[in-house]
Amino acid sequence: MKARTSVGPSAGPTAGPSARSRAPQRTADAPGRTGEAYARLRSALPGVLAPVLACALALCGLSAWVAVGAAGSPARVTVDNGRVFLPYGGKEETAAFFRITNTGESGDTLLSVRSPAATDVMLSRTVERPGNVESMRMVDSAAVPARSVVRMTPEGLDVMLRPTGSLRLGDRVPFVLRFRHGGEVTVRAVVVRPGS
Ligand SMILES: [Cu+2]
Repeated sequence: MKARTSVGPSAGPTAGPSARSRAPQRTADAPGRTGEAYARLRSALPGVLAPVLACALALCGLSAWVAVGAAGSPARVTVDNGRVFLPYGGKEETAAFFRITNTGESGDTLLSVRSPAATDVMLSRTVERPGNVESMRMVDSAAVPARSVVRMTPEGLDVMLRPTGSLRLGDRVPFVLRFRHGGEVTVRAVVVRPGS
């Protein structure tokens, strides 16, 4: 015993194969039991389980992928190109327009708009009704889908407001747009001639 253990390592390649071949023999019964158990398991499982397992593994991989942000990243909303129409025709009310860009892979929702320089700030949408009649109605919110640009226009979504002071061309009026996921975004809108 003593001689073998000391000779083994120094004998190198010649001792190697014999040592390796001995090892499996000593533990031959262990793999046998495992293989038997595996065979029993396989025969007991319905044939559909293998595809189901593969599918579950793929789903786990997918949800891990989503969790690290490779897909389904949160909404990333920016607001720019703000404009307010100079009130005209003796009206107190006017409209403001913004461009909302969502570069995220999840949708967001514009919930409200307010301004320290205006009252009655409301989201509204112009819709065309039968007979070429356009009508504007207030809306509670506006969707900002994933990877999209929402451009407010006088013909579509806009922000109605009643300025508290008189506006002049070129004034920059502060607004706060509140999004469900993106929170509050502060932006200024420049006063322009209606239609520009
Ligand atoms: Cu409107």
